[in-house]
Amino acid sequence: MSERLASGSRSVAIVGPYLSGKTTLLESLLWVTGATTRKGSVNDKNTIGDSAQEARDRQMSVEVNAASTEYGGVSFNFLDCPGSVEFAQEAYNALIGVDAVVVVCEAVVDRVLNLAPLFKFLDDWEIPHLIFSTKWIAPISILWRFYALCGQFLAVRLCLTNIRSVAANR
Ligand SMILES: Nc1nc2c(ncn2[C@@H]2O[C@H](COP(=O)(O)OP(=O)(O)OP(=O)(O)O)[C@@H](O)[C@H]2O)c(=O)[nH]1
Ligand SMILES: [Mg+2]
Repeated sequence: MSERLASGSRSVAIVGPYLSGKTTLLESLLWVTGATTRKGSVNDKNTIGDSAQEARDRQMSVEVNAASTEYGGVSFNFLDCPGSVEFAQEAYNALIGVDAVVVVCEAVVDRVLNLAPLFKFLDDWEIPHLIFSTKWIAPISILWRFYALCGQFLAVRLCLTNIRSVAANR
């Protein structure tokens, strides 16, 4: 890891529950950093992450997909992991050896509770991680409960952001 850090390269895994928005987040990251000239969409079947025909047909990730970009002189290699339970082991395997993990989760209390085993795994392996919350449709009181729960799991500061605002401020 130290050699990679010295070379200005970072490896970041994107994980989280099924259909939480991981591939959409990767698409935004590639677009806002200038790696792509347009932001693809899972629904339009034109994302970088879900480029396999099977993924496009099912509108879900079916394997770990890698994509690179550069920002601030640092090269980032993202691993977009599938969220379906059938591919859980593949996703866990991708976490070993990355520099950081972004856990993508809908802002729903049940979803974050189900992530407890993943947070334990990340803590046990001392992998830096943050939560990126998507699909803000709950009332504000529910959102606060969601963030309170996130705070219990996270040793690091919670990063609050939103795909749409990032894209709009490009
Ligand atoms: N409203 C809303 N919809 C979103 C957001 N992010 C993703 N979606 C939608 O959620 C669906 C699933 O998005 P994906 O990006 O494929 O989710 P994923 O986590 O990569 O899915 P898997 O890899 O199959 O687990 C798509 O219809 C997206 O358009 C968001 O922030 N808000
Ligand atoms: Mg996906």
